[in-house]
Amino acid sequence: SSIRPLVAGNWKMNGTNASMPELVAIGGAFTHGFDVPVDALICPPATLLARAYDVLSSSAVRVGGQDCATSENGAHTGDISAEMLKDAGASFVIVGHSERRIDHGETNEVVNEKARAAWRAGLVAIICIGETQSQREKGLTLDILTAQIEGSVPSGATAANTVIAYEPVWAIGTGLTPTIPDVAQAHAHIRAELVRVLGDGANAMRILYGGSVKPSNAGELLAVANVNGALVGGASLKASDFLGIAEAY
Ligand code: G2H
Repeated sequence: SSIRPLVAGNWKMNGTNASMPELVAIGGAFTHGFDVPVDALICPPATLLARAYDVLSSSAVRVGGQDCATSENGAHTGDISAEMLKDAGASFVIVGHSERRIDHGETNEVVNEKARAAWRAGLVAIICIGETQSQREKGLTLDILTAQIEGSVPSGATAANTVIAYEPVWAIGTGLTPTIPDVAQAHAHIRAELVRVLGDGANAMRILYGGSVKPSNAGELLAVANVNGALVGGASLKASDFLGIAEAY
């Protein structure tokens, strides 16, 4: 397809100052001779965002947040707004990751509001969707994806302000990945539903696959139709693995 892929690293609650050399290596590779036709993004914990931005600002690698508040500022102890992420150097923010939905009870409505908060701050929202193991076993995968698209993706979503990440919850951090035909079916369904809800412009929207992506499986996953990149957790913590995934292109 003509969509430029995005390889995005989600460090989750991992990383300290000691992790900076990994970022230096990633930035260095993308700056010097690592000529792959992908956009690259790292979403470190918020504590490292400004430092990550400093380390990567001379490279093509962007930085992003892993979550944002719905409000711009105010009495919300412990929360971080999209505007604050932007101020620290972010250009993207992940919203609605299944770990947020499960650990913090985030509903489609909350995720929808967070996506709009991201846009308000000038950030691209990476909206995560995906079915649980029991939903899959009941044959509900495509229905769940439709409900999450209808509920979590605000009207006004465009290829410029929004990225969708499909992450089957049972494949996250488990080493399990769906079969290639299952990935193809889910991504084709997501594409069709985005176009139905948002219009033809959604044909240009990036749909990432996430869940146990690593260098050894990236090639076959990223070759699937309507897979326009990857959201990478564990394997994004090491520069060599992250770069190995990007090199699958
Ligand atoms: C899915 C993914 C990144 P991992 O959550 O968001 O994590 O690659 O460790 O399965």
